[in-house]
Amino acid sequence: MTLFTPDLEPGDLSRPGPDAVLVPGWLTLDQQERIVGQFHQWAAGPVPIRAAKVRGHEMSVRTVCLGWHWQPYQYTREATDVNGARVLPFPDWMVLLGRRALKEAGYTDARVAAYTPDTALVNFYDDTARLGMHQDKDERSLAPVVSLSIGDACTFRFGNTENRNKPYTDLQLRSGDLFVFGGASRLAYHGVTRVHPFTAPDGCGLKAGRINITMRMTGLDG
Ligand code: MD6
Ligand code: FE
Repeated sequence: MTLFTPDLEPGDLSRPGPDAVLVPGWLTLDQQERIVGQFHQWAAGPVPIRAAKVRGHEMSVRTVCLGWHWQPYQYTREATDVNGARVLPFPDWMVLLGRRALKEAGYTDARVAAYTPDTALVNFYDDTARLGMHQDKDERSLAPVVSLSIGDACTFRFGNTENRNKPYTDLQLRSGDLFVFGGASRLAYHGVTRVHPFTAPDGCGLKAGRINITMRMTGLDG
């Protein structure tokens, strides 16, 4: 049976899996709006936002990256699958935001201080976009992934580490929510089964669609 989480108040944590922590309403509307402003700049280039191709098929989600450019199964500094341009640097403010996110999720000070994310995948979903069940395993590091959602809510399917199938839990990720995926959940399968149009709150900076930012440590150097 698919489980649905009850509606949570801002500030209530939920732990859908071991070392997986959902913090509803973590970003203020003001912060969300500022990040959306940044998103429009990132999307313009030097590597424009694009639908990555997975085994020849374009994803319905469009992605722009910071720090390292992700293309299916690898990270590179130049977007060799787009226009060859170098990816934008990873912003310092996002490193600090990532550390604050881990602190909020209950990580120890030592693990917070050791967290230096060096890539962010910034995804844009229109109301028809989906993301199939996958593991995030293109990184060499198993440091946690910090996920931020802005705009329309989505149904996020959080699964198990064995396969794409049940058991899984369907969660709502809403504008401003923080989700931290670490430890025993780091390699859990997960995906976005649908986006819920007209659910973006006034003032978040996005009228329609959903932005998701996932910051990670690649474990790569150079
Ligand atoms: C999304 N997120 O929320 C897609 N991956 O749109 C992911 O694929 C994801 O949210 C790893 C950890 C957290 C995530
Ligand atoms: Fe993922």
